[in-house]
Amino acid sequence: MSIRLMPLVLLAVATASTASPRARCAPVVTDAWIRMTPMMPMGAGFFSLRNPCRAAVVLTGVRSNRFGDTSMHVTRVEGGVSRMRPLPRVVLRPGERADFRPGGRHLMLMAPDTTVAPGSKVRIDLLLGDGRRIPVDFDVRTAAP
Ligand SMILES: [Cu+2]
Repeated sequence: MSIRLMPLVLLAVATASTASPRARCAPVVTDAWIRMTPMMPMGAGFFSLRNPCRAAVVLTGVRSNRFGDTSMHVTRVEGGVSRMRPLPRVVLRPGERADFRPGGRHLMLMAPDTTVAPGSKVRIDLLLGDGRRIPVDFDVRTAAP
């Protein structure tokens, strides 16, 4: 092996080690809660997502078997009117954090099943661009903690 090939070999070894599922660095979720308004057939999900990894993390959506339909939204004031827009993805560079909170980014959680009630917990999977799913237990509340 020539000395010029060495960096390529080292790169291949590093790539192989990060490909191991157990060794994969994962984003960290905190303060996960869902606001359910009594008599309304929908909820809004909030949380903070932090990327402590050396590679970017892309959040592409969420899934939960407790809701008929789930999506990501962002609320923006346009022309003095507050509007919700679809949020296709959130990209977090290494060290970055994204907050989903009332008045901004949120999970739109439509058609909850009948057991989604304040005081309970609901599992929602965060879907990442690399195919991973991060399961998160959200506290169900009627108002912000
Ligand atoms: Cu919304």
